[in-house]
Amino acid sequence: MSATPPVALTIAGSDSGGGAGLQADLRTFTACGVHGCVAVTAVTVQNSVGVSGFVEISPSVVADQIRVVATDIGVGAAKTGMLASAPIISAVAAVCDEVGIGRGGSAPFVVDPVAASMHGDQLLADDALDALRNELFGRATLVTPNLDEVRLLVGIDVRCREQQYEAAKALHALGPAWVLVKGGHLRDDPECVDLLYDGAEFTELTGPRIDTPHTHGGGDALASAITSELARGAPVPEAVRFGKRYIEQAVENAYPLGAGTGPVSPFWRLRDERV
Ligand code: PXL
Repeated sequence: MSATPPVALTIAGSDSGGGAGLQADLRTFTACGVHGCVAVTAVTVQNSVGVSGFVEISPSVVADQIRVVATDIGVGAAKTGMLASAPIISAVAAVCDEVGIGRGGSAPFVVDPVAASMHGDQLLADDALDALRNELFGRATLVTPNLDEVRLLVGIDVRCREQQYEAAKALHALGPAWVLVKGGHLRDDPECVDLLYDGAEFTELTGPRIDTPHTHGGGDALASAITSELARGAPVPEAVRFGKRYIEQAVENAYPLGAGTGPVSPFWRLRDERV
């Protein structure tokens, strides 16, 4: 019999195109060797062109999915993706407290504040930003906004490295233990520098800027790879470094379908080598 793997939970929406959302999260968990559980928050109708609509799952059903998984299978670490609405965010916050996910609990909690798709389709109601800031950030082990999300959350339009520092401080003041301000959208920067901050120390994590349009789901995959390492018990800086290495390979392996980052799996590699 094989050993029990670490368990990661994603609280996220479904992407019918398979590139982002819970599909990207589960693909990443599997590639990282952790068992993935899911609390579905919304079902989007989308393809490579964009999101043409979505339905929300009721907040109590979202909370029930988290509760049954946490109290039976157990959760080593959890992450959020598309949360869609303020009532869903409130339900997630309450049940996370109940089952020990997030600060004060035993399971690290990564809040990826998904607000819109790459194509600009809105995935979070306008009135849900307050809930995200007030009800989830204080529970988060780590928040992982991109620069568009930074602008929505703290009103800073980051255009250079100095403003990335300013944004990290403003986001940290909202209560998370750690902040990762992703620099991928600073397109004039020849490198991709993500800034990690714990309220005391800043760490610049530098990676190559990969010239590709196939980054749909990249943020989801990064947060999921980080969550996988946290589920294994890694400290936050180590988990973030791992996540960055993972995403560089996932972007390089992307299918040219507009369908998202590609799989990074030893099995996939073996198969590729045989063909
Ligand atoms: O990549 C952000 C994201 C998260 N979740 C769902 C999405 C998207 C982007 O399209 O569709 C369901």
